[in-house]
Amino acid sequence: MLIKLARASDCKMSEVTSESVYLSRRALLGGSLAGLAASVMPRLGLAADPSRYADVEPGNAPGWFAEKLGGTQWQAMTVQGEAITPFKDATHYNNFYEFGADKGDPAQNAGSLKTAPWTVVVDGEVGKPGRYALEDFVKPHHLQERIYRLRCVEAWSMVIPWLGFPLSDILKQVEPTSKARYVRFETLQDPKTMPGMRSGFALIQWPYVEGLRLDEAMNPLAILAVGMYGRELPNQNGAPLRLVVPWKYGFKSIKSIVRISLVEEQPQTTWQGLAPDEYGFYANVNPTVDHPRWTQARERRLPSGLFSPNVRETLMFNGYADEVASLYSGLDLRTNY
Ligand SMILES: Nc1nc2c(c(=O)[nH]1)N[C@H]1C(S)=C(S)[C@@H](COP(=O)(O)O)O[C@H]1N2
Ligand SMILES: [Mo]
Repeated sequence: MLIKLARASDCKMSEVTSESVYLSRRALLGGSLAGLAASVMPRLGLAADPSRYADVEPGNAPGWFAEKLGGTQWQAMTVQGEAITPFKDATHYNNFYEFGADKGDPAQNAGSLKTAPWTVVVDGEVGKPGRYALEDFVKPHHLQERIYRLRCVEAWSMVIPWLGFPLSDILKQVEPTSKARYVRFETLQDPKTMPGMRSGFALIQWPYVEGLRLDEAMNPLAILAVGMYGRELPNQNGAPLRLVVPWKYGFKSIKSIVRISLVEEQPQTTWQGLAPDEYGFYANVNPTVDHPRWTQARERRLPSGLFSPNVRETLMFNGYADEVASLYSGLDLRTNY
């Protein structure tokens, strides 16, 4: 049997096709040959021991994290009958364009990210704006382990045990005003420590920005994560604070957050700004709405070998329809992709 979706290099969000981007890339590369070479380079996934929590590299957790860990509610949510992705794959096959456009770049380059001290600003349409040291930001909240599917728009997926707390906890605490309709998130912008911003995928307008409708952000599934696999977040996975929105394509789950703003208007998000025909604001996982360049009906569950691809059907809302479908009643998901 021939399985179409076998090659890791088939679906790449960085190969955007909007005309303006195409033109600027030509200018950037000074010709088409370099572009061709880059687009046909094969990319291989790594296979590793699939036993759960095996081979987790010890981190270097800050004191506040170690303290919080003791009170963790383990397996507050799990995925039945699906194996957790090995730590090695979850930490060596990443999208974090600030550190490069190849899947191995973040693991290689994100060591330069300085995660302490770390400040998170909460501003905009809130009664209680603030500027917090990360440990103070996290202090009032109990950690929960949430084992979630992560489905990248590029048609690969993983199952990752996150450690975090509901985004709604923070939002309630800062008291959104009646004008607040969306939440806007911003990643750190520091070209000194982020080599991908200096060279790499230079077409992105930094900082990386994502957003949610306020009611989406209040859904109990949306979390802010500070750890995974029982330890603090590795830098390449978005240390020290990232969003995880499991029913949406992975690009919504913005990494290394420094700012959370409650806003009136729908924020312009990074991928939507880059290629609006390919990446929408909603980005709900939806097997019935294809990406213009590939099907979204199936996904490669990592680890997935070149010769024995681990292909599975993509589920509506990534398997979380019971929890989130009601958010979208009356919304045309074909036009609001
Ligand atoms: N700041 C920032 N956040 C980001 C990205 C990025 O490039 N920069 N990539 C996104 C994409 S496309 C995916 S699939 C997930 C990947 O998360 P992981 O590497 O922890 O699996 O992070 C998302 N968050
Ligand atoms: Mo992604």
